[in-house]
Amino acid sequence: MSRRTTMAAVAGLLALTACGGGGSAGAKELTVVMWGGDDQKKSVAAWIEPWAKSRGVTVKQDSPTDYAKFRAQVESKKVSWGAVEVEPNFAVTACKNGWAVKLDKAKVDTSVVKPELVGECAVPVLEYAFTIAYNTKAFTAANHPTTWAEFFDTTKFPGKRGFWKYATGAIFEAALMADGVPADKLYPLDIDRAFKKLDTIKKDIVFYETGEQQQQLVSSGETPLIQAWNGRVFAAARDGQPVANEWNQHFLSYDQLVIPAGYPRADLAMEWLGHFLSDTKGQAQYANQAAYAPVNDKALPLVNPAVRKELPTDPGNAAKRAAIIDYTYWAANYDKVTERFNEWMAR
Ligand code: ABU
Repeated sequence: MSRRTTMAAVAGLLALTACGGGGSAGAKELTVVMWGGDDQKKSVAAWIEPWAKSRGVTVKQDSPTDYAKFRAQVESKKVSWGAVEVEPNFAVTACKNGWAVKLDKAKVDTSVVKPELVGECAVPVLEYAFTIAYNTKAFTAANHPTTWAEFFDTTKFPGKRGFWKYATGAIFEAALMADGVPADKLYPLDIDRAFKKLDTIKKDIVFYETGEQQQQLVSSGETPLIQAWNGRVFAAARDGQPVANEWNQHFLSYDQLVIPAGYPRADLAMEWLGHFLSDTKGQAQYANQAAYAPVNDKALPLVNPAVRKELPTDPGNAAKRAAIIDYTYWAANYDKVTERFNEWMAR
């Protein structure tokens, strides 16, 4: 289940311990952990700060999410992370292993969001898409890859391709579709077949680690094609960068929030989770800036109509969807596929 090196986890843990580790249960502070960069600033400003101000809570932050660090904190009982944005497969694994706190339904009303997005230990925080993103100086709106088969076609569309360096980044789903697997037959993933397809473009792949790197690679043109998180591309385009999302054959995904077991202020974190789900104003404010879909549908009318068209849940975009990422599959297969993927990347 390692997501960064063990060394990094240990170093982080030592640093946290040195500066007070889990802190005291009495202090009114909450540490939130997300995927970092400008997107995290928008999240904290929209979702957390108004609530924190009204409750007299000091918000602390760390980034990016790191599953090895999460687990190391829980197992060492030095937990300083309070609410962590994670992928749903990790939420399932963390809940099953006792690394995350079960939701307190007295404090968290999950009836305001889609039931399929809620876990025993997790609430949904946003819906997003893995899109084909392209640099608009390298490719035009009329002539860029619109399918994963074209994304893998380096003769027709020359240049480097960017993928997230984690197995759950939809790289295997994209490779299988590029190889002709119908979208409704993707799961369980044929990983051998996916690797064979990935071998065909391996020399043209650039792996990125963070959302910010993703934006830099495609904006600079260094990697003119990238499998991207739609909101990071939206934000870069809004900042004047020459980038665009292609919605055809996108994969729908979502992130969740969990509370690491042993966090001294778990009650406060749980209170915020409950507040967040009903906070339509905060969710809309974030959606307007990030173009990720709010999880409470009542927030949608508060989103600017032009931005609503950029959300993965917009009916026009949804009609172009290839598939929804199957996190039940990923919860069961993440470790063994990750091991193979890491070996393949290192070869
Ligand atoms: N997990 C990707 C969506 C959120 C982000 O852009 O950081």
